[in-house]
Amino acid sequence: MLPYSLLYPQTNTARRAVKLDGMWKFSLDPQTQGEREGWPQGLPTQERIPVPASFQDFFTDKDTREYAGDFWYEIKFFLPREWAGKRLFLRFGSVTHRAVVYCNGVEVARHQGGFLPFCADITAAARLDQENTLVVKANNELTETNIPCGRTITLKNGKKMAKPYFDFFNYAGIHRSVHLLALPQASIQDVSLSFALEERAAQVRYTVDCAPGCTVALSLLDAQGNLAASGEGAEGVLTVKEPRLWGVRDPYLYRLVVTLFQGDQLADQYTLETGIRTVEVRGAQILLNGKPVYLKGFGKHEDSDLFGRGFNPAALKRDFELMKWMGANSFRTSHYPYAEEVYQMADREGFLVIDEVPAVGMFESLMNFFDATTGKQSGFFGKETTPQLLQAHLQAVEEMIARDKNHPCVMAWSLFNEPETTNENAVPYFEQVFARARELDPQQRPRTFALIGNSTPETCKCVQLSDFVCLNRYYGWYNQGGYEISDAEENFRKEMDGWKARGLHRPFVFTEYGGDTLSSEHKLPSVMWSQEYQREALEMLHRVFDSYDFVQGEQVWNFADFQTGEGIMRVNGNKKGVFTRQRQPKDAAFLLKARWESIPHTGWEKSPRAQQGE
Ligand code: GCB
Repeated sequence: MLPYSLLYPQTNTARRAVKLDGMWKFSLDPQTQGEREGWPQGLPTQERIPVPASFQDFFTDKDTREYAGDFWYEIKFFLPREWAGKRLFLRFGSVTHRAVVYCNGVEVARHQGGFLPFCADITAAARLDQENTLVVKANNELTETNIPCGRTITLKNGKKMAKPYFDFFNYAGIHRSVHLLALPQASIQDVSLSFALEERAAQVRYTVDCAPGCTVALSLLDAQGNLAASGEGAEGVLTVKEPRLWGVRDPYLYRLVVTLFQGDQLADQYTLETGIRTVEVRGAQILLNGKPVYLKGFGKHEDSDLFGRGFNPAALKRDFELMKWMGANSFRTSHYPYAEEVYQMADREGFLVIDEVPAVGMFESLMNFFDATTGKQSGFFGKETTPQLLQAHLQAVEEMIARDKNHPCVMAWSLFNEPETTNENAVPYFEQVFARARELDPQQRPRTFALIGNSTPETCKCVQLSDFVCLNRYYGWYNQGGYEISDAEENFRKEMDGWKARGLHRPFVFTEYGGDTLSSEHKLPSVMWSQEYQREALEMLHRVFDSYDFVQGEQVWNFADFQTGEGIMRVNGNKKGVFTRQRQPKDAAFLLKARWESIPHTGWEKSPRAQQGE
């Protein structure tokens, strides 16, 4: 059970939420002198940077961009005296990867994990009717005991450097909004919903976690604000007659207003946007509201010019417009839970989201995406430090599900990206993570993880835990790229035949496939890295997808080019984007658009012709 509520901030009759975003003081701390020098009271600098954003892409020197260690932020805020008697919190959407929070010099919170929210209770430390000082000490070092996994090395010149076991730049900072919250003494901590559909009605099962001794009233309002159902009590079922369901690319949202009373006094209120829908896996199909859905879309990143991994509402808007233009219906939040505003947008636009916990880099290699193709094995989960890693992983699963469980867009939990699964020691670790997700989710959504290339039908010891199977495959790129692509196709078909023979009888979704492509390169006949080759490789891969009826989705890697560390495998970043980092299309976008527009958002039955691979 989390020590604080993760409900998204809201201002209403009982609550106040004020954003503290803006220009914050900022200082690196390479000598780790902050505490000694009294920085928790305030920073001795005039440097300021924007919040939310990654700190790395503003400055012109490489030492700052590559910095690994502690770094500090400060902002002043004023607390109105009208808030006397309220419980006061600071809520951080995310601080990457760990944070210590000080209010007026007093430590008020510590959090590890860079992609999920946490709160600091400042009721005792804060001063009403005065200016207060908020200081955050953050740290971006990578370890094998936190997720995402990696190492931090020290160069001969004494400077530290991140060595991620993953393929995205180790951006860090206060990446999402910071809110100042004033909540009533008796408040709503959490709301959980689940749905059951009947012939002409829906049952909305709810539980409200709230202060003891209070009474709860609920009203469910339709999109016009008319009352669709109402109820009383902290637990119960609302019956909605003739409900409008939330559908893929056809969303419909209700608003659930939860009101808490102490006697006849209104104590607290919280309004949740929600969609009525069910998700389940039956046989080799993924069903939304009982109808099969074929996933079309992307693996993405939170990544854009200047902001880095910081929440960027302009990129959010553009990305959804592009995904709609493409005929997509889904995406995976590779490789970490995204900002809450992303899920709100997906709810409103009707996109399905595979929500991924930041468990990436669980394959000990600096180039795991490449090494996996060589059959390298690492026995990652058999280390002395594994129990500590598991704790961090379970904590992130808990925070992610607590935060995202009520979003209609969230159709599944992805509990790992490309872990090492060929060693027996992975099994107990996986079982605990999968069990925790099931226990915490009131909707019992499907659970899955993305399989790396060496997790094959013959070698993978964990795939049976997945409710549907997600494959990341790079045939035609890391495996037999270029003129060898015909062999790639043959090997790919062989692997798929192997999966069929393993008899898992469940849906398969490609959560990664594609190849690097420079938007500047054209060549006829094609060569790898040219736009022509990207199209050819996608055509080959799609041909294979269409040959197997248990393939129930394709999410190309990646939506857009994104920043990685420097190295011989990457040309200033990963260029597998269908769009450039500036969100303009490469040629492949038109190919995917034509294909996806020909596949309906729901109800697609793959044709028998395609199933036979003719
Ligand atoms: C993968 C990883 C992803 C990489 C991708 C690539 O398998 O999951 O993080 O970016 O391959 O492009 O190599």
